[in-house]
Amino acid sequence: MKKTAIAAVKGRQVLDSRGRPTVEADVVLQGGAMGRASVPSGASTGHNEAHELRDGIKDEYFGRGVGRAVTNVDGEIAQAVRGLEAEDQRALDLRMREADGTPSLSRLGANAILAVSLAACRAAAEAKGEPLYRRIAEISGTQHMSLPVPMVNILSGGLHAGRGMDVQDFLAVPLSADGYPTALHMMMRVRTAAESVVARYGAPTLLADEGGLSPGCPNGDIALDLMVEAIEEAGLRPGREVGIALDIAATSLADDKGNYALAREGRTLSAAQMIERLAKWKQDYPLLSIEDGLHDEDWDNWTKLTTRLNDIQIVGDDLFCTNPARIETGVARGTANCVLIKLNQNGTLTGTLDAIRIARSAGYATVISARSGETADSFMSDLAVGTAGGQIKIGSLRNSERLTKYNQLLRIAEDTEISYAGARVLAGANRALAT
Ligand code: 2PG
Ligand code: MG
Repeated sequence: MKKTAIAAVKGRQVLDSRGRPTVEADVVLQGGAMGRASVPSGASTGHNEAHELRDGIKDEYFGRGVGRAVTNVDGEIAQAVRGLEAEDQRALDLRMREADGTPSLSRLGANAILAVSLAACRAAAEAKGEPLYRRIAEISGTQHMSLPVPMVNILSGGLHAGRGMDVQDFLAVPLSADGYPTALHMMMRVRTAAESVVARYGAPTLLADEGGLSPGCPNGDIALDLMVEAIEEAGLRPGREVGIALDIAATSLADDKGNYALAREGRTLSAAQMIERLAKWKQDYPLLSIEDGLHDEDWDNWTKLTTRLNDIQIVGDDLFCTNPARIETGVARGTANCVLIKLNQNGTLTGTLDAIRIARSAGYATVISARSGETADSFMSDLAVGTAGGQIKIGSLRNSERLTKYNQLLRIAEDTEISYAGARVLAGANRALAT
């Protein structure tokens, strides 16, 4: 048997950054190389995500235990993949998909399957003595790797901050940086300035789930004003050196009539009013990117939103769920111009690479994204480089589960063959940046 054939697979339950159980897997190859990976978990989830298998036993971690998923890793999944070539990622992922037998990986659990998929990729890289990002570039056929533009969470609301604000994420985007380390430094200046700005505003500077601040502003305009103030206080020019991105996470705001309940603001908006609201924010603020402005089944209004605001980046997260078929639907309907990519929405590395390929070949931008519940695994940083993903969204510049990913990119930046993607990769950027 070849040295890179899978010899053993082992799963375990570990805790994520919210203290909730998640799956970690070890994959050992015949020649002794080992790969380990753990999977994240979202709070504002789309309806079409791959299935996260949880035990539902009330007395154990409030029903969130992943004992069954771990048992599946050690049992059925190990049995299915043992002896397979770790270098053939597609065959490996396909075997696990077939063993599961459901479209959303609900029987064995996408959390179980993804942990093994990523651990096997790491083991293969280890066996070949190459960095993970190069291994990913090989699998995905990426010719020119690049370091991504970091889209950094500054203020949080929605389900990441006890609904203290209606909008989930207010992010800063470096526009003038000529390299990743400079971009990171600029973002750190904004994040630090935001702390004084929020303190002056009179709100606590405690951290939300992704390490951002949650000043609890009664409406989005006030939060956007604080963003502009933070950028200026950092000594940077809003719209020239640093832009603003939003993740509305509108699926979490939608009521059963398809309207959007802004509880903090005390108002409910129709889809048309939401589009007007976003258009107004674009006019009033240096807004370059809007994610999930509408809920994840409102395809018709999504297309209207895209047409209305097509000179900036319109990102589909819950809308696409890193699902190749949904991305194809979106492309056919002219919906969004950028796809958020989350490994655990898809459930395998191969499926995620397919999603990226489909998005890119349709001319859509991509953002590789973390989840609000994370682990210390930095696989996504290598994924962003190895696929030339263009942009990355990790959360704020606080907390080790976020910093380990930003820091992995600093290590990769030492590789002089890899250039920085730069802000022009944002969809609509050529028009937005020119103004
Ligand atoms: C999102 C993510 C990350 P969650 O909505 O983009 O911010 O959140 O992991 O809770 O889905
Ligand atoms: Mg989102």
